[in-house]
Amino acid sequence: MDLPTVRPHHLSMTVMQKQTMVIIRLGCSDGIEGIGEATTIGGLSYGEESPESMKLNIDTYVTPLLLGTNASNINWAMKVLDKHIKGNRIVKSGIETALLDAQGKRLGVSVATLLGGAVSDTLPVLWTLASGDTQKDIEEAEMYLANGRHNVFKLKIGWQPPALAIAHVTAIKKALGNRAKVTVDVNQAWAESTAKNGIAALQDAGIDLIEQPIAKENIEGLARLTQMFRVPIMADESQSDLQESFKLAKLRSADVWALKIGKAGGLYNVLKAAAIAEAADISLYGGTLLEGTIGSVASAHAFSTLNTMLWGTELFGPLLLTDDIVINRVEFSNARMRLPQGAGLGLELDLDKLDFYRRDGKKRIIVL
Ligand code: MUC
Ligand code: MG
Repeated sequence: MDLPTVRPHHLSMTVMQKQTMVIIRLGCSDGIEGIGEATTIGGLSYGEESPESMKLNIDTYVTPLLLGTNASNINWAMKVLDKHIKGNRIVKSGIETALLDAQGKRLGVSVATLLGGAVSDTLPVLWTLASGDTQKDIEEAEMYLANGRHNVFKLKIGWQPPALAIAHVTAIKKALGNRAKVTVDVNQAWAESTAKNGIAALQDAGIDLIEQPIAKENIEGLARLTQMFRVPIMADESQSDLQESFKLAKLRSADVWALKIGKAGGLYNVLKAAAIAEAADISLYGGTLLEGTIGSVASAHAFSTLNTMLWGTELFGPLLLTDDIVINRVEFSNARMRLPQGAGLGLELDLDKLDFYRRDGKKRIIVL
């Protein structure tokens, strides 16, 4: 399904006017339905899974493997998927979310409770300024500072030439001063040599955190930049599955990791990556693939169980969209998101909205 964004969202690899989500409804023989979400950014421009490939792979490969499998044994179901399906971590994350939602509903507990319990029932949430226009970004930040919805702003800067990007960031930081923290996400757009000058300028401008300045594969380069600068460097695209996480930790390639359930292949794996980071004294940040409410709330359940998440989260995905497909929307106030209460994810699908936004226009509500 496609949902329009509240404004164009400029990233280094694409400009988003809508978000496409694969919504998973997993029916169990005891009558319980679990819901999950598999979402990426900009078709195939951000990662190797597209919404279309995810739907096809779920229908063709995942569903036959899960039919007849015990839905309350999530470890077993995921082991079966891992054995027969390589990669496809966003799909696996969506399916695991649906299994956890169903299990929570079955036992009458939240997903966070299934994962050991929430340490906090609210999480800090920043906002990404990416309208493509410096003045509009400043106005947007002022509006959210005034109404208290956000006090940390991330700027997506990989799409402009570096000199323009630095002028854009400097102007926004100057306008906001100490009233807001400002971070930047380069989304891999710079060569290592460009990054040396770029990060030096951003550090001088008072930027608090630099995300994924160079190509995800160049983890030695990321380690060099991390050592070179005082401003913390965060790995996003470089930090994915557990093997990549281990390599990053060994090289101390970044000070901070942007954890995402989609990159990790699910909620359990994202918490395993967090454990690797904790052991290496790498700080944590709760990232997003700009999921809607289902994926963002699933992420929030996992992140809420972590001892510390020093850099907060960017689980603002639902706020970037003009509408929602759940009945009980998530509450965002005082720069925080409130974890929905209730069994499983604590969400209820709005089936009429789901039908309305379906890309294929078909109405196929199945009441289980
Ligand atoms: C990314 O690379 O961090 C997160 C926020 C946003 O605007 O885009 C995403 C992806
Ligand atoms: Mg990023």
